Amino acid sequence: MSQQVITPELCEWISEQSRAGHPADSILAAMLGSGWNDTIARQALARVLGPSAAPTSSPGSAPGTTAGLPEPDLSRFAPVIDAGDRQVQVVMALRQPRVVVFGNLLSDEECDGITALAGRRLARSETVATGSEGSEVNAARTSDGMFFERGETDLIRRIESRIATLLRWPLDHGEGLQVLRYRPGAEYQPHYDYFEPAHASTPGILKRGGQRVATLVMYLNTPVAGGSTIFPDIGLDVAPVKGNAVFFSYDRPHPSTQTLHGGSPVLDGEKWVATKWLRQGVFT
Ligand code: PD2
Ligand code: ZN
Repeated sequence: MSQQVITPELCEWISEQSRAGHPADSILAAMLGSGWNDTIARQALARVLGPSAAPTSSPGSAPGTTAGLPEPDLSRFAPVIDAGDRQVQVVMALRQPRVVVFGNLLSDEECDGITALAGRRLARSETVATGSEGSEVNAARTSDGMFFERGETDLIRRIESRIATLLRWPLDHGEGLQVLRYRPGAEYQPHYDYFEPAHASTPGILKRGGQRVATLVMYLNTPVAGGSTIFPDIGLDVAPVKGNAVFFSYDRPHPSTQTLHGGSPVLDGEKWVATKWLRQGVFT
């Protein structure tokens, strides 16, 4: 097959296979066997079955990893989700790619508490280097940042536990919270959050919990202007509003997930965010 397109007929066929009881892995295997491109086949499965039902890896996941993807319970599309100790609003949800905007995830006091703790420890942000020597300062990210240890304080623990309940993903599969502060003019140019398979540093990084499979960016304040989180592939801009958050998941480390995203320049005021990255397995 040359130009492959996800047609309504293909979607109907996938739907029929699923109704007949065939698991997503078997449907994928059948599609690959009849010449479908792996990326297109997975996109079609995710579109019809939803991102959490689609196969996460080919074939057989690594030992110690959790199947599926982090995913809030949107089955009844209730306007609020009980996240254990807080009622979290669902402001918007997109199925493909999976992007959900939450309201009221954090209280004002929690936001202020994190920024106060983090503010003392800010250093020029670092991102993953393309070599094998750890981190390096990256011009694509002009914010300042720091990492908390997982469970470092009571406040951090409470928020991490709320996130685990909300996204139905084990707490120990999460990295420590990262806090970023953007001053006017600072931005985070579009990127993917998964670890690039071709980078020399990636095999070492993957030993500590496997790939990242989802991101939750929590807004700790409301900038005066600018600073939206942008998703260029899908034309989505999420406004940074204190206490709100944007969640997105990606079932493979590939641009076909359409999870390219960035932080647009802050035009006035500061922007503070806390990011939680979720891994396939236990993050050590
Ligand atoms: O601050 C943001 O909006 C943003 C944008 C893109 C944060 C991240 N990525 C991140 O923390 O990965
Ligand atoms: Zn990011």
